[in-house]
Amino acid sequence: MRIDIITVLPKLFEGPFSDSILKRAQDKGLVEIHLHNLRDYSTDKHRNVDDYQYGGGAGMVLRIEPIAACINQLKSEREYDEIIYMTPDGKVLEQTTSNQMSTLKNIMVLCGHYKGVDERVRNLYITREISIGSYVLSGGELAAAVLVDSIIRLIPGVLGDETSALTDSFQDRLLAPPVYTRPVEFQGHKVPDILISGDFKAIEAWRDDQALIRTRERRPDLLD
Ligand code: 6GU
Repeated sequence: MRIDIITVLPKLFEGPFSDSILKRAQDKGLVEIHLHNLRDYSTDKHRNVDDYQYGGGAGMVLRIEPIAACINQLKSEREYDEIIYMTPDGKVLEQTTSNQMSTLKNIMVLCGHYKGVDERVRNLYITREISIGSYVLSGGELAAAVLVDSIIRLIPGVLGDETSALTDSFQDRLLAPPVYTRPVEFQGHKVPDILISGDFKAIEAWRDDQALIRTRERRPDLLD
């Protein structure tokens, strides 16, 4: 899979993409992440990419020309399955969307900033608009990093244990059950007996039960 990210702040991605699972996925050749600094596509001598909004009002808007230049350059090099715009007024990201996107070949992700992008960018180029929740971030970059992480970890071969992505919270629309490791007792607090019983059928039933209890208590909306 290839992911192209268009941003005014490419540095924000250096941390999240240069460690752990995302680093390993790139090193193994399972995913290629390319960052594009929108300023490189500005024809302005000061490399400006934003401007005041028509009609007045506080906040700058990302201009269409540098965005169009960057998107068109990339589109001339390969076909894209999705051109995604990260925006708080997009559709809130769900596991099923990440699952679907993990099977694609080439995706482009445009990060919004300031007041967002000129509406014509959305009308002309964007195939999908995604938000990561009902709160406002200073830009789309951290949201894009969240989206990309959720997709990449699902690509076969990225996670060591092939089954572990499937047992995540949300994969079956249930939260994951509690987990324990050594010691068997910490300051009087014991690991549930069932988990050290060796009865794997009973353990599986307990986990299913706990997942359901947890979901009912914490996220009843998932059961509707
Ligand atoms: Cl995608 N962008 C911004 N700026 N804020 C957000 C968001 C995206 N998703 C939730 N809040």
